[in-house]
Amino acid sequence: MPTRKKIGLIGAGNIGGELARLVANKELGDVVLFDIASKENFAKGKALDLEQNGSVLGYDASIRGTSNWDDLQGADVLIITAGVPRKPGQSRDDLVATNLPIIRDVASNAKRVCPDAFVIVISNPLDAMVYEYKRVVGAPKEKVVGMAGVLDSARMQLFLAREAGVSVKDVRTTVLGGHGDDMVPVLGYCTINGIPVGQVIAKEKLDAIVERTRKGGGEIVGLMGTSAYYAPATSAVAMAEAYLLDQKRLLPSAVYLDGEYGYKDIFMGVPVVIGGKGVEKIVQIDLTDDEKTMLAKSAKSVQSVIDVVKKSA
Ligand code: A3D
Repeated sequence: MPTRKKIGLIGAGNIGGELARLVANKELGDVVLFDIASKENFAKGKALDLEQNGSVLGYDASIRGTSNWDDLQGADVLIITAGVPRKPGQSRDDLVATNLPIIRDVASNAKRVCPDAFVIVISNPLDAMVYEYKRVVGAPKEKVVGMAGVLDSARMQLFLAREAGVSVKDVRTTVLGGHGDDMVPVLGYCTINGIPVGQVIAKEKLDAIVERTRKGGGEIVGLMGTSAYYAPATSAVAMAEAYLLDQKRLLPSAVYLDGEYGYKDIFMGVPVVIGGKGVEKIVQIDLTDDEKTMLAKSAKSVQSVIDVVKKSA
């Protein structure tokens, strides 16, 4: 007898709500929308609103708000947004002191109730938070990923599509490295239906797009006063869907590196295949010397935050 998948969304804030809407609308499974005790009614209210939304849109997913970890028992997928987002002027790394105890709390509870879940972390600073989640749970590296590369690549796709005057559907991009302003958009692998972008867009325009991509999150924080949430949620749901439907999609994701690209014991964004077993393959692409240098700089930034996390373990 087939059963519906259980998707736990940890954090019922801006991204959490949008995640619930997308997961339900795509009928990926039933949703448990979790938040802390003081926000339990908020989570319950949001869940009820979204469940009623199904009567109009025609989905049957159950959506429940809770602050009780036991309701996450046996969850198939967890998407974690617990924590605080950036305010204007803050870097993602500025969030580490606040979000570290939160990710530890989430990880120790998840370890108890759903240790086998496929986990997608979104909380910032992303690479350090997903590192700490894996460390606390002791989960296999195939089952824990961070969402950043899909979003960063999507931002770059939009900027390139607008500049070239083509549909976003025809633009593919690859952004590697840590989810910070040192991220590495790899222009050699950015194409418009197979045509390298360098043949269509002038170099100075491409340089400006690379810079705008790197600062893409901050641009939105500056405008809204808080982090983006629609595109981050859609990006994480693409990753969850790849796992739940065994789609074997090649998506840039923050994964645990154990020698790949020359890095060890670090989470960083690289192209991976996500399917029913989780991270099924880490794809190693050739990089130019410049790109390798940029990746090393990005890795150094990520490592410095991971070192802060490790010191306080
Ligand atoms: P927000 O709307 O504030 O929601 C976060 C929720 O987490 C709040 O409802 C909190 O009550 C809840 N929370 C706090 N502590 C806990 C806990 N211990 N257990 C469960 N829930 C808890 O923020 P948001 O949804 O806009 O952003 C969430 C996180 O995602 C932030 O850290 C952002 O910086 C991050 N973010 C990452 C990206 C990436 O691309 C990686 C993009 C955008 C935002």
